[in-house]
Amino acid sequence: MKLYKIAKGILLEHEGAAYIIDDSWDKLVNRDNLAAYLQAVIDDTTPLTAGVYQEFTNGQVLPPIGTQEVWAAGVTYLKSRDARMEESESSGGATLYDKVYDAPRPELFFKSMPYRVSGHGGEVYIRKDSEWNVPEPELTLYINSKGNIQGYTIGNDMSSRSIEGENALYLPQAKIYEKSAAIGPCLYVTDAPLPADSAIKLLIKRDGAAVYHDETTIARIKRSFTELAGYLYAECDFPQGCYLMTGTCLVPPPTFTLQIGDEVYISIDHIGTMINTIGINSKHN
Ligand code: DO4
Ligand code: MG
Repeated sequence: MKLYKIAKGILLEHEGAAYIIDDSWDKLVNRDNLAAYLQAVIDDTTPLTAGVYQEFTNGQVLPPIGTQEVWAAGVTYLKSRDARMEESESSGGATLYDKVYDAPRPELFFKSMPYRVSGHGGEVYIRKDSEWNVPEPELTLYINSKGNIQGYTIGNDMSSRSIEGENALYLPQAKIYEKSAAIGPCLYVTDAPLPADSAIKLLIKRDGAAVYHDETTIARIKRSFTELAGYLYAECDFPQGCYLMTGTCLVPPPTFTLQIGDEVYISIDHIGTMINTIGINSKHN
């Protein structure tokens, strides 16, 4: 089941039919057994006709988020560990990544307030003071206030490799700025864990042509999703639940940096594809 946030409310899509849900995002998603609740809504609701459906969405979706914070896990895949060890070699920080990959405690960091988050079809920004920038395609969990995973979405943890590589203590500046996070296009709700062989793909286009593409599966993650959620909720309360990006599994080669106008396509099996265009904060233009 897929939940879309649209300008006119919330749209639930399941087996080719669509339903409008009259509720607030926070109230709707923050429950145990969300999948069972949505199934009951379907059983009780008349689906939209195709024309009405088109009229409701107008082809546009908002980020599937209410008032939740967005957090992120790091160095959860070997690919991320290795790329970061390389980029931080001259700063002497390489060993930090090695250690955190193997440590019992994961790297978790605050990523975004909801008002800084972009959605499918929107822009994500690169920083003016950063010369080396990449998208980070990440399976993103929606965890309810009790700490239970209720759904999955696609995340982009935009990152400045030059700023993080200069000094690991600059991580918040490398990671947190306007439109440095995107989630979308929907929240995929299921009562079963996402299959481990689910593919995650990254495609970057420049002037319509592919300049990078690669894919892997979420099975390559070092830690379980419940382990990441457990550490995040250990000493923090999230009254409306929380989104947790689970770390990047794909890193473009060191010669690659994003340019304004690039299009970033991130696809995850069962969820869909999120497309974002690279921009820059207009106050710098
Ligand atoms: O250690 C810095 C951030 C790591 C990260 O964002 C990732 O592995 O996805
Ligand atoms: Mg990341």
